[in-house]
Amino acid sequence: MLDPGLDRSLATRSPSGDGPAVFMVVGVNGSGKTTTCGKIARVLIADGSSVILGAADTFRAAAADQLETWGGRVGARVVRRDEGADPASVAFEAVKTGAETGTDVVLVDTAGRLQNKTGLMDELGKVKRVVEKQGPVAETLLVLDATTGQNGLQQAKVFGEVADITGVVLTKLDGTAKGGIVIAVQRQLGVPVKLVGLGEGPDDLAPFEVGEFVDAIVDGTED
Ligand SMILES: Nc1nc2c(ncn2[C@@H]2O[C@H](COP(=O)(O)OP(=O)(O)OP(=O)(O)O)[C@@H](O)[C@H]2O)c(=O)[nH]1
Ligand SMILES: [Mg+2]
Repeated sequence: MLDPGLDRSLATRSPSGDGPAVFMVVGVNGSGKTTTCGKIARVLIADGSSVILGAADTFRAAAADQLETWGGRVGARVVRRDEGADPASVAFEAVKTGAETGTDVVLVDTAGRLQNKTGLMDELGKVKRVVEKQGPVAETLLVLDATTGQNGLQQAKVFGEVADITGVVLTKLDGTAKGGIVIAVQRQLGVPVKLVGLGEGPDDLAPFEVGEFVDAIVDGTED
C-alpha cells in the first residue's frame, strides 16, 4: 500500500537544467514548515550544496526571524523583506538572488494557511506562478503534522489542487503519532512521503523508510 518502489529522493537540480532548484514548502499553520526548511538546508549543505532560504511568510515579522535563526544555525543565506510585503515578490527575489549567485537550491518557506481559507490558498497559487516566471519549481513539499490524523487527507486534497505537490514531509513522528494517515495521503496525492521529522533540532530529519515505518506500526499494534 505504501508503494516501496516510489522515488523518494529530492530533486536538487532545476527541472529546466538552468538556475537553482526551487523548493516550495507548504502546509497548514504550525505543521513544521519553517523547521523543515532549516533541516532540509542542513542536509543539502552537508552534501556540499549551497542554499538560500526565502522568507515568503510575511504575515509576522517573527516568521522571518525564525527562518533567519535557522539560516544562521545551518549556514544558509536568508532573503527576507519587511512584514506585510507581498509573499510572491519575496519568493521571486529569493529565486532571483539564487540564480544570480549560482546557488544550488532555494527553499521558499511559506505562511501557514488553513486549507478552507480560499483567499490564502489563492495566494499560494500566486506565489507559485510568480516563482515559475523564472523557471519550473523542482519540489513542492507538503508538510503534514503526523498528529493531525484524518484532517491530513483534506489538507492533501486542497493543497494538491492549488500547488501540484511533489512530495510529503511527515513531521512530529517522534511523538505518539503513528502517522498511519500517510497511506491515504500518498494515495490521494499520488506522490510519495519523502521525509519524516523526528524532533525540533537541525538533524531531526530522516528519509522515509517504508520498512521501518511499517515495523513501527506493527510494533505499536502489538503493545
Ligand atoms: N517534536 C517535533 N516538533 C517539531 C517537528 N517539526 C516541527 N516541530 C515543532 O513544531 C512547532 C511548529 O514548527 P514550525 O516550523 O514553526 O511550523 P510552521 O509550519 O512553520 O508554522 P507556521 O509558520 O506558524 O505556520 C515548533 O515548535 C517546532 O519546533 C518534529 O518533527 N518533531
Ligand atoms: Mg513557519
